Amino acid sequence: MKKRILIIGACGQIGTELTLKLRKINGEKAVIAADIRKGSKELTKSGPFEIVNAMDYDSILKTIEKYKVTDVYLMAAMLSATGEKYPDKAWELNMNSLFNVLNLAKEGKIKKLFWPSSIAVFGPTTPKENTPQETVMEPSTVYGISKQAGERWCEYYFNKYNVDVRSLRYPGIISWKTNPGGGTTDYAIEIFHKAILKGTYTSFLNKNSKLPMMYMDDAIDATIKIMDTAAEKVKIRSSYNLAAISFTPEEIANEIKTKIPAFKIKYHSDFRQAIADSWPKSIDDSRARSDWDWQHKYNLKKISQTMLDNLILKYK
Ligand code: AKB
Repeated sequence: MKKRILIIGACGQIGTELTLKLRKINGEKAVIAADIRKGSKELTKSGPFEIVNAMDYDSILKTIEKYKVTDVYLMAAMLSATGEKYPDKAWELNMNSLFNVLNLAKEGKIKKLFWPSSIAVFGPTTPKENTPQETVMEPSTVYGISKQAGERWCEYYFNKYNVDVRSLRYPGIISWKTNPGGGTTDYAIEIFHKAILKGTYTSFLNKNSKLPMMYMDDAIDATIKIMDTAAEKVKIRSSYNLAAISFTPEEIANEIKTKIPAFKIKYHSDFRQAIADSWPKSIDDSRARSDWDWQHKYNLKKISQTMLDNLILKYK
């Protein structure tokens, strides 16, 4: 059967770039972008686009049948910071959307499923440095609780119903094309926009808040790689730890200063500080590296250079 891909939440930060990359690899017609509202022209004009509500089983099923979809990437979610403002809505969206696609896979309507988890599954009692794959997990945000519960359900559907679901615990993802929406790691993107537009940035995390981060291209590579890996090599069916680099607001500011010497950073932490404090500082992703040969390519210098180059062009 020919591979046909549906991306739910295609207009979001990761969904946009994942759709464009998968269209490059598989052909435009084979990748259906879907979201609750229309996204950028680049996305809607480069291949099929459907309005789909991730919480509505029938609307997903209709699209799957219309395009004979085989693989689904569920990228719709409410992230950590927004989730704390709307806890009921975050739980409803994050869990209902997951059950919809898990059940579609269980019913044999699709063959393979990707669902992103996050470093938010970890909490204040988790070891902070080199956080292992299997460890104490007591998440303190609604987003983290939904991701941890989701991981358990993915493994359950794999064990009980043979559902081919694959998942990664994303760190903060840095990109320039589409803005992120409501995460705690968003500062690491805002800082580049403000450095170019204003020459100054007030960070909502304090200067020593070290968090695991990754450039978008690495995250997309990892996502496509785990989906292309032979099923027997995907040994973890909850979610894999995934890592690239870790840095603090002060470190990223210093890196930006090497290109924009007049750049100034101030610190004024808000409610997101407590979320950041509850997360790991660095992640042990050796299982991803050994099971399916994961390797990252972007360090802080390369991320900073790529962000500045692209945003300077964008704002020209
Ligand atoms: C967030 O900050 O909520 C997300 C994440 C780490 O999952 N970027």
